[in-house]
Formats: sequence, structure tokens, C-alpha cells
Amino acid sequence: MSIKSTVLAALAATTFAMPAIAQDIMVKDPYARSSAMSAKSGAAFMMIENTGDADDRLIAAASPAAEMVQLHTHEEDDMGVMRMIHVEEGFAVPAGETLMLKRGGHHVMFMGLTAPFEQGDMIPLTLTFEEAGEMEIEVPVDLERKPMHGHQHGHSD
Ligand SMILES: [Cu+2]
Repeated sequence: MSIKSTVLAALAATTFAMPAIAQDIMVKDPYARSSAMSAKSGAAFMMIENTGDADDRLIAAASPAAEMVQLHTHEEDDMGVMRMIHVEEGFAVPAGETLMLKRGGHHVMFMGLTAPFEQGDMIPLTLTFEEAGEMEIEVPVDLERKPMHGHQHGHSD
């Protein structure tokens, strides 16, 4: 027990001493939406870039805007129907790569919204990474955003 707690203390001290480690993760262009104003659930999408040289993993998400927040992906079942799956192990963010959370793919799912998502709202979201730790962001609600096909550069809006 003493060995384990020593290791944990060392890890905690290391993390505390190097807050810059979280800066290896960059979140770009986040937005959230729900399918209707009365919807009880919503989702958030974004690009998560790992600018560091160590692999990382998005393992959890939390927000006061919903009773439950999960990491989801879409998967086609045997009947050819797309279903949402809760991905408990989270999503890998390999070093130097960008994880895309997008419609029809991986997303952050909000279940049991405490209030409807309204255009322009800012949704506080805490992302937890295996290596980088917790990262707090604000996700603007954008109900008008069209699904993105392929890469999009710049902002036309
Ligand atoms: Cu979902």
C-alpha cells in the first residue's frame, strides 16, 4: 500500500508541477446542438488536436447542462440501422493527430438537459483526458450548423 500511495503521490506532484501538459491538447471549433427546442438530449462536436508527442485519450465528459454526459459513437447494426453507442473506454487522440467529433460519428452526448439548448447559449463542458487531465471549455449552441462533409477551412459565417 505504501508503495502504491507513494507512486500516486509522485504522479500527482508531477501533474501539479507541470500544468503545461494540458496545453498539448487543443479544442477547435466546438459547437452543440439538440434536434429540437423541446429535446431532452443534445450533442457536442469539435476537433481535438494533440499537439504533443505523447498519445492521449479522451475518457470522460461532464457538464452541469445535463443529468448525464457520455462519449458516444454511431455504429451500423446488423439491420443497417445507425445506432448510438456509449464508448466507455473513450476516444484515442494519438500524438500529432486530430480527433474529430462530428455528426454521424463520435460525439459528446448530453442526456436529460437541465434547460433546452438555445441558439447562442454557452454550454460549459469539462473534458477529461488520460494524460492531459481535465480541460474546461465553453461550447456555443449552434442549431443552424449544417452537417460537415470533409474538411472545412476558415469561417464563412
Ligand atoms: Cu449520442
